[in-house]
Amino acid sequence: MTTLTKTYEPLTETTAIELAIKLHFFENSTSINCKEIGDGNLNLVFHLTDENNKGVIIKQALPYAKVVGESWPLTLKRAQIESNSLKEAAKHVPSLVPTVYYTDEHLAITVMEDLSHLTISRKGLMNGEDYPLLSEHIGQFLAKTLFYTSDFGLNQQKKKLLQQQFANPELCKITEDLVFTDPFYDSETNNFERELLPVVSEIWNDSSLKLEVAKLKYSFLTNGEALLHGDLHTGSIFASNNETKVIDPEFAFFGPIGFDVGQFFANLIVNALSREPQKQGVLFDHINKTWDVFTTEFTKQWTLDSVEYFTKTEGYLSYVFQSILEDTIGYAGCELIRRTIGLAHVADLDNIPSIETRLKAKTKALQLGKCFILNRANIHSVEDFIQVSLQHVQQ
Ligand code: SR1
Ligand code: MG
Repeated sequence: MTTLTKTYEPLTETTAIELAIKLHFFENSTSINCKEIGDGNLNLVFHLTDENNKGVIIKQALPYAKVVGESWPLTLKRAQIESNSLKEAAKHVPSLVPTVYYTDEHLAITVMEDLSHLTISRKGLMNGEDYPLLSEHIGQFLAKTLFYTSDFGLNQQKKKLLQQQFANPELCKITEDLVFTDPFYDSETNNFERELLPVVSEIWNDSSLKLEVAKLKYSFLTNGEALLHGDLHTGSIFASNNETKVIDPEFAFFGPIGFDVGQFFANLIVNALSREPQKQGVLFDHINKTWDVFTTEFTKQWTLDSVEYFTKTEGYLSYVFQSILEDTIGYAGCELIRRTIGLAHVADLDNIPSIETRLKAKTKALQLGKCFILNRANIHSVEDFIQVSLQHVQQ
């Protein structure tokens, strides 16, 4: 198939329609409606529909980070990483990712399935939705995508080749800075209410906390266990009461399994922090169920599909789960802190209307984040993780 041009230029609603026609997604331009709906930090997203309500999404990477502006240049290669990651995930969990119809490396474009019948789960959860199947689906997503790209489920030579395709240095650098480094010192990128300065200063001056964050960052940098989504927060998940689709894996790379799990858990916790106490339980039920489904499925795959000789060795699987849980807790702690005081916030906390309630929720997020990072080696089950979370959230 050909495209409009091989020279990169950002699409407009008009050129997005022209492109869709050229690619034969629609017959003619008169009846096509197109709207730029991107509300994330980085990309343009066009939603196109025709008079029969047939729809398609065209996502285009911008050569800079939209959240900051043109002063922060960003590689266009991330569009290719994203579509390759969606295609890899589709091999293992086809019903949990959008179908990719077309990609163009030069234009940094991915054309994919229209998911407009679903809602971004962060928005839905903020509106009080519970999404009863969210944890079943995300548990499956995590178990399958992570196991089958790890040295347990993928031929170890093939894994090394796949790893080359997903070297993603520029996007990893964003995470290294925004999740692991900047929130832990007085960086210009940080952004928080001045009332939080006393608790933030405690974080900046806590050398035992910094040592633990250094270890977590080092593991993120070096421990290429499996192909991660890399940005698995609730804004990267579309949901309804019976469907779930994981989107936006432009941060995909080979890293520690607990990073994906921890980001998801932390984002459920920030939502719990924004709710009244009697409506928080569902978020912790989701954490419990996600871990249960993840470990149950991972165990099945370990038993049936392992390519690693030592997976039959007694005690090995429980060692692996314990180490994933410890990482999960540490990374959840870093995510809680960075979403509260770093560059990229979450609406769950920022949209709490009363300043007093908001500051209280954010202080809890920071204290809980610290607690997770410092105590992760002493929390031995998901039940204990939830117990510790509840002690902070409901205090
Ligand atoms: C400059 S990008 C800021 C954040 O948005 C993405 O979704 C990632 O979470 C990143 O850290
Ligand atoms: Mg994103």
